[in-house]
Amino acid sequence: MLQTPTLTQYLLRHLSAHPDQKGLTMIMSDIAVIGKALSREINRAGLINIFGLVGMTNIQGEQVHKLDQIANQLTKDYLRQTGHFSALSSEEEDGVVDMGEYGKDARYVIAFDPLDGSSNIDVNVSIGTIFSVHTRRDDVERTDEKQFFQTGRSQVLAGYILYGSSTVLVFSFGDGVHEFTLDQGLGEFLLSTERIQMPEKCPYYSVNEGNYDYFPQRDRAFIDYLKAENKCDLRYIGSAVADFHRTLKKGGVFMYPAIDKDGTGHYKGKYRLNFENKPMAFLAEQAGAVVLDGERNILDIEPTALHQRAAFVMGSKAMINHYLTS
Ligand code: P6P
Repeated sequence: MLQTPTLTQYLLRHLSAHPDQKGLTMIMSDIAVIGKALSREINRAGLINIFGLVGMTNIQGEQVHKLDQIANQLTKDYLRQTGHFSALSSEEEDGVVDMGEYGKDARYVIAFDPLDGSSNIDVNVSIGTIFSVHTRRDDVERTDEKQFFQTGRSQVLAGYILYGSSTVLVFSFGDGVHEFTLDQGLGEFLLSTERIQMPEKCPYYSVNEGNYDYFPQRDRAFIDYLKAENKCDLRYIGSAVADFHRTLKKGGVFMYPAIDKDGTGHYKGKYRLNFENKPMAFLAEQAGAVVLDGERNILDIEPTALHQRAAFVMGSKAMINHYLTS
C-alpha cells in the first residue's frame, strides 16, 4: 500500500497552504520531470554509448561530456515550453538564454547546472543537477544578465537532483528543505525526508586535500583542527551535489576553498556562485547550516558576473564559528 506522499500530493498540499505560489509549485513539478528524464538517460548512458567527450570546452574551460550536452539541451528545451521563465542561464551556456515568445510575460528566471560532477560521469559515480529560481527583476530587460545578479537570500526556490544509488530530489521554497526519492517502477518521487536538519556532529570533513598547500592559511589551519582535534574522517567524492548531500544528511564540513596554484597570492574559487554556491547555501541555511565564501555568508553576496566563482565552506554554526577564528 502506498503510504508515503508522492511529490504531486506534497505540492498540492503546499499549494493549498500557499495559494500565491501556484507558479513555483508548477515549476517544481516540471523540474521533477526533468529529473526523471535525466535519471533515465544517465542510467542507460553506458548501454547507448553516450559516455565520453564531445571534443568541446564550455565557458568554464572544462571538457564537455556528451551527457552534459544532452542534459543542458533537454533542460533548456523542456523549461522553455513550460512558459514559467522569462530567461534562463546555464553553467554550459556563455550568456543568458532568451525564452522567446513563451517567456515574455513569465515571472521567474532560472539558473541551473545541468550535470555537475562531469569528471565522474564515465566512471559511474554520483552526479547531479542544481537549480536556482529568482523572481524576474522589472528594473532591467528580461534577458539582461543582471537578472541573475540577485543575492542567494532572494531565491524563491532552489534544489538539486542527485543521480546516485537512487535518484533523489532535494528542494526548498524557503520554508524547510525536503528530500524525495524516485520510485523508478512507479515513476513517482516519494517523500523520504521532510524538513532536513543537518546534524551538529562532524563525522566527516570533505575537501580535495590534494590542493592543501594552495589553500589560504585559515583553511589549512581549520583542516588541521578537524583532523587533529575533531578527529573527523575524510570523505570526498568529487561531485559537489554528492558531497553536499552527504554533509546535509550526516553532518560534517564540506569545503572547496579558494586556491592559489601559481603563487601569485591571488586565491580563486572554483564553484560558480549562481549555479552551485547560491542554491546549495540556500538549502544549507534551511537545514540549520552555514555556507561562507571564506569570509562572507554566500547568501549575502550580490553577483556581478553571470559565471562568477566563489569559494565554498559549509558547516554547522559552531564549526563555522571555529573556522572564522582559525
Ligand atoms: P576537484 C565537478 O567538476 C566539480 O565542479 C564539482 O562537482 C566538484 O566538487 C569539483 O568540481 C571537484 O573538483 O578539483 O576536486 O576535482
